[in-house]
Amino acid sequence: MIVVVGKESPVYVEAAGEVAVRFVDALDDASDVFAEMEGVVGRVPPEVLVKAPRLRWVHSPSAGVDADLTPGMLASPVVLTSSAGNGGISLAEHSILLMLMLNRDVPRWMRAQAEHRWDHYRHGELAGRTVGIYGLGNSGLDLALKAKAFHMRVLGVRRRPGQPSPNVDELCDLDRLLAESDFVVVTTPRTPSTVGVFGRDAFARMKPTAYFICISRGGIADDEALLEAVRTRQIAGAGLDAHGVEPLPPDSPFWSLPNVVVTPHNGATSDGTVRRHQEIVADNIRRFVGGEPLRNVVDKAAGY
Ligand code: OXD
Repeated sequence: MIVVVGKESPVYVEAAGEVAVRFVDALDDASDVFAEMEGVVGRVPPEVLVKAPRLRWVHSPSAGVDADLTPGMLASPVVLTSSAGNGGISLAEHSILLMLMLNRDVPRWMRAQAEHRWDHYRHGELAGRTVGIYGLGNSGLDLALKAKAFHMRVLGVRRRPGQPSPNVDELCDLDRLLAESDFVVVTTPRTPSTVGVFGRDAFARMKPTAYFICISRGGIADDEALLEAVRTRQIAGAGLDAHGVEPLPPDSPFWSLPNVVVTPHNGATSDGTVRRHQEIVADNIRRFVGGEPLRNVVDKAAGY
């Protein structure tokens, strides 16, 4: 049996063929099937993991699996898969949006519009600027493609440099990315090796005219260090869709800084992301039932 946390979907039932699919609002409601379930589409809390002796496969509801990788999941032989790739296009669009907003100071136009004030000023262009993409997964590579259409120079840092990196002008190390980029865009998953990478030292090595953008996960940047860097104008500003604490607390200083654009982890909340998630899940159900290799198998040690 496969248990799906979420709305009923005939596509999943069809993909499972003869194998039963049970849809539940929350896994806690399905305690009667813990003993039988072999696959789960949804997040499995550690206390359920130990009550499911036949469980062999869990598909995370997300692209980033940091919340799924509990100590229980890390220790378990259960195969974890993700929906990585579902939000790449949307997140790359969001990165372009944040770069344009910061580069043209769109918050300034919005303030002027609210006051019916004609505020006409000289602003920048993305053309000729350098974007440094930290992480060349689905969203990073799609951003590289889009950035080239904006006539930008693209630098990239990737964990496995041997892999193809189309539209990236040069792969480099973090030091060079920080020193040369006009926009540093973080697209990596949150893993033990990315947490805290952007601390005081990293912001000190960025150009004072550069912007920091994060569209993947909070915690990769140290929020205190980032706050200090944008407040003191050590860097020009930031565009943040992912935050160390989510929801961002109402009293967070990030909300009211004029050189920061905050969006509420909303960059990939598009119909396209949902559609691609459903396609990946249906494909993985079909593969699981047919005994074929699953898509997007997570390397638990690497964290993605
Ligand atoms: C995800 C996200 O990981 O939306 O799916 O951040």
